[in-house]
Amino acid sequence: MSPSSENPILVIANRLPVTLSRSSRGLERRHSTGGLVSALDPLLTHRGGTWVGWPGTKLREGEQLARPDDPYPMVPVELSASEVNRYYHGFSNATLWPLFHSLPDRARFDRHCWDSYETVNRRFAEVAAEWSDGAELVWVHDYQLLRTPLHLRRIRPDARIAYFLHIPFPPYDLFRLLPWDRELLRGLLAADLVGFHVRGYAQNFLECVERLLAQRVDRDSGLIEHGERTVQVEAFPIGIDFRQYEQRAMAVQQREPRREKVVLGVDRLDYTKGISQRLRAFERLLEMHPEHREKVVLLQLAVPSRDQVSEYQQLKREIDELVGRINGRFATSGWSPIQYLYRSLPPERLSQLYRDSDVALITPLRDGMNLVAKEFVASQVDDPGVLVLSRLAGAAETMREAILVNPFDIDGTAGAVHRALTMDEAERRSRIVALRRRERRNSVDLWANSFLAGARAAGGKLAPPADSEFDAWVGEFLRGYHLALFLDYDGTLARIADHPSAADLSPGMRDALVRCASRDDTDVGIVSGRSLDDVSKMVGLEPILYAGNHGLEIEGPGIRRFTHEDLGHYRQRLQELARDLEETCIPGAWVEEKGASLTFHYREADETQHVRLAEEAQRKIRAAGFQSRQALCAVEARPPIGWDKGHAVLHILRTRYGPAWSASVRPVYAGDDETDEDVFRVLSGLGRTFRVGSADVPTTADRQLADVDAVLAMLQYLARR
Ligand code: GDG
Repeated sequence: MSPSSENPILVIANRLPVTLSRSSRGLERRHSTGGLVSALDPLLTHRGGTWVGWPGTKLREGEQLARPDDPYPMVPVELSASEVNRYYHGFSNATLWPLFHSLPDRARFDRHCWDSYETVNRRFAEVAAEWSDGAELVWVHDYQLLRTPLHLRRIRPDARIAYFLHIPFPPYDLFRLLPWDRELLRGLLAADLVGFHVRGYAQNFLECVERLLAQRVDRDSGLIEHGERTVQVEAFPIGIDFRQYEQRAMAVQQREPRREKVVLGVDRLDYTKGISQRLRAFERLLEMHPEHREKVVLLQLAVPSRDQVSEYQQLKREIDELVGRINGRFATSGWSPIQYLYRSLPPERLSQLYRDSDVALITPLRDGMNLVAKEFVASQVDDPGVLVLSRLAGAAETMREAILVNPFDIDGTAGAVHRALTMDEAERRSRIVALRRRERRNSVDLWANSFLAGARAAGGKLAPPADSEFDAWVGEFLRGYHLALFLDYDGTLARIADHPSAADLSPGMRDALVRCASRDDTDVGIVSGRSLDDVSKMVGLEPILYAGNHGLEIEGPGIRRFTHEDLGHYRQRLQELARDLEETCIPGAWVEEKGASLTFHYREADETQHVRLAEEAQRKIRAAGFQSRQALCAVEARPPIGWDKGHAVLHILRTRYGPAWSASVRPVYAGDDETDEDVFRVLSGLGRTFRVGSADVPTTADRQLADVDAVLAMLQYLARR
């Protein structure tokens, strides 16, 4: 099948809804299991779309994944054996999975695995990009693909991208254990909408963004300011295909009369599912309440999962032993307390188990949502069973009529099972009726539709920061101190214009600067890459200090004019370089001489020439013994003097306020580009720093501000504080 332009939704998930495996019989294809496939397969079947994912094995020459009767196209992403190890078993399942489930002791951190994760995430984005033409939405799923939205945004800047995480998002204190914490956050923030199962996970994510990326977050509306873009964060609790489970339960054969009551556990065999704790709680039940012996069985279905990973093999051994020990301890001639099945069952058989069980004991240590709890409820079409559910599953947020337990509390869980087994029919019925009503309404269709509507609606904007925010960022910090306020010019005080000469200061900004500078407890300095003459003309205000040429020249109140002593040596050579670069100029390219440095601009030249112009300029600049630095449609040449904006700011502080300046002066700095990072670094801990504009690049600033308007809001605050 070829890429279609009519697909409304493009789903990207680690796994395709079918899994291929190779055996002596050749290539086999079966339906994938797990919560994600259960949720999305019906959606694409009904509405159409395309699914991009890993098929589970490598296809050989001539082999086909697709079949003519497939309800929608599936596009395979190939992984090498080493990528399966590092990206999938490694970073996804041995790092992110335990950490996101708040089990940090199990998490392994390995740089090779991270590198592979990045490579594979990029590949998913590249494959998806080929199929994204005409798609209304690209919907990326789950923890294996946290970086994919960013890679996709780079290829398709205008695509509508949404992301949903199927597992919990951990609290800040755990998330920051990851050496790649910021990279993962930036990966997700390339999406327009980021969805989680419950509000708690969304709040954790917002807190991480606020604290680790220093971006503005509105916790009530779930909006994040990410440079010029705004990202919407929201909870969308997933549901199930309720009717399907209900109908299947009604269709299956009537239960054969049994002697014992059945307590049911159904999980992928995974340490997060709390199977060992559950077995111990059941053992405790038989100790505490001997009356249940020979009258109750625990039927535990464990579906094989990740069985090539040693931790999962070890878990399997642990559970085998536990089952053996408990059965050995309590079994009588006609009764074994635990029936343990290590396999997957067909859906009809699963429905029968759900319907015929008296209690569902679902005790994950942490779980994004847990669909089994919902499937059990939907299957109670006959004698109502009781749901005993872990408080630590996302499902517990809404399924309040279940008996909620702490899975780590073995005695408490045993007590809850006893209560469930002895609950009278009236109470069982009233609980299950309420649970069923909610799940019927909040089915998987509603989940998908609300998410899609959320993705369409995403795009709100935060108002510029309010005084209360600046109070939190700098209020206390400045109290009782003199303020030394430093500001970059282009992109910080003035919007970037087509030509540098057109980047004027707005009247509002000029007024705010004047009002700041006229305060006795505040000094203002402008630190720019422009020449000193140029920047002081652009601003044109008297009581302000100016540092031009990235701080090589400084002049202003309280300081003698400063020109870096090595500059003279380079002036002559800089003029020669300027003449050389003039020869590279074509229409729309020009050389801006700034005395101590120069900039080669090509913003208005024919776009097909941009790369060539930049490369040639860089080559000439380096050959002349200058440092070259790429800027937006421009290449800068600076003398190779170990002096930058950071040195300049420290020089000003020392000269103006003395070597012990930090006892009485507090610097605040705002800048929008790479050269400002030098100041952020030297002022870290000593001042408060703000990076303005694009949020995709790493910064050491204390906070990020979206744009020039936010800088204006800050100056107005500082002027009237
Ligand atoms: C992740 C999150 C979140 C199980 N055994 C058999 C079988 N299953 C099906 C169940 C259910 C699915 O597998 C398991 O879903 P869960 O939600 O319980 O758990 P995860 O696989 O860990 O799913 C989870 C989910 O994503 C959705 O966002 O709820 O928190 O961890 O549908 O029925 N299906 C068949 N035979 C079995 O033996 N046919």
